[in-house]
Amino acid sequence: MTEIRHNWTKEEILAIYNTPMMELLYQAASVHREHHDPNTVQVSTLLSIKTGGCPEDCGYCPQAARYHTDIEGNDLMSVRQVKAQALRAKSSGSSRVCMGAAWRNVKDGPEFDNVLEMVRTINKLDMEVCCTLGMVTENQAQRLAEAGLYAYNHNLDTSEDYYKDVISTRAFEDRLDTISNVRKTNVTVCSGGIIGMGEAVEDRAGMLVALATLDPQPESVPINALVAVPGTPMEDIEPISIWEMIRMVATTRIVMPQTQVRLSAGRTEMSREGQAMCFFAGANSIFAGDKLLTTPNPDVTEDMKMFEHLGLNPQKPFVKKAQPDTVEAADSQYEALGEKPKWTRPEHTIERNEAAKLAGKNS
Ligand code: SAM
Ligand code: DTB
Ligand code: SF4
Repeated sequence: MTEIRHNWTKEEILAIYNTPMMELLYQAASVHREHHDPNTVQVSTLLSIKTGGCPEDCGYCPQAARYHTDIEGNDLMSVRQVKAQALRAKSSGSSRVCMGAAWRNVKDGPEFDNVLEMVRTINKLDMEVCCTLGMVTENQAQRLAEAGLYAYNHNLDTSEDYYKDVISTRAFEDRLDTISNVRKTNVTVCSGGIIGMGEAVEDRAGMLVALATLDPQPESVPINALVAVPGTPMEDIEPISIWEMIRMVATTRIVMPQTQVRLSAGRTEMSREGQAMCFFAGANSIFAGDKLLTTPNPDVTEDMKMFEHLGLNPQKPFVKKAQPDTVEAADSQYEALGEKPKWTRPEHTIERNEAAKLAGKNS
């Protein structure tokens, strides 16, 4: 059995990434088979519970209020709406619902209380519940755990070096702190990133070093290809080739053998054959449903056809870790602390972010 190493270096990871393709595929597929059933793929459905109007400046994101994108913003959904969507996701074969909110960080109060109720509701439907709500404190992570949260998604997005060219409203360190807050609870960690944002191959390796040297490693790692949305600072970046995605997936699989590697944003641009190579290279999870958060995703029926052609089966919920219990709000051990954590604001200037912010004003 391949050992789990937490001392990977950037040079080692780069060497894996640059291995000749046939050798890389063979190595990744071998590691994959040692740790996972290669014919099972975990299926998650994304649900944007609060869309747009975000105060952050993430250069890839259509939901940042400062950029001039066409998305339709929405306030926080109701628990009833969320339950209805979760039931739909369940009936279409998803084992997990991932609720995303366009927030910088979680704030204690009625909205967070509603999110906790959403978590309770979905856990009671016997589905894995994931949230991605921005930065969280340990107390907030504990309250999510108590409600029955299975996973928390908070991406590193890229290497620490390149991060400074992408986001100026919070630091890489804040991301690591949020992950470490989640790690103190029973909730599993989902953290990955985006390729195709103009970063160097060294940055991809740098991001994987940061993830693989976490101990324990994240239980799931989403690998997104940038969806270049008009109005965002990255609107004109050329799409990556499928070979880069395959290399990234294979490298992730080799350095994090036990992790679920999720083939995330960008699948609408990939052929079935390209996706099949990603599964061969060790991807064993996808986002299903015709929408990601705000951008399109392949049709569920198309995905199911692809699964049929490839003989893939959707993973049942809670096979990797037992279903958490749900504690009702009235029985909670944790009270809201109303903390005002000192998340940072580096606020250095990122030229393309500034240009995208100003662009709409001139048109
Ligand atoms: N606001 C929260 C946060 O930033 O943590 C949660 C939602 S945010 C949209 C979740 C993740 O989606 C980001 O960290 C990023 O990796 C991914 N994402 C956002 N826009 C994307 C895009 N245009 N292409 C690919 N991935 C994207
Ligand atoms: C992740 O890594 N990718 C998902 C999920 N975690 C939250 C989000 C992708 C968003 C793509 C752009 C959009 O649809 O807005
Ligand atoms: Fe806001 Fe998250 Fe988008 Fe950044 S990635 S702008 S924090 S919604």
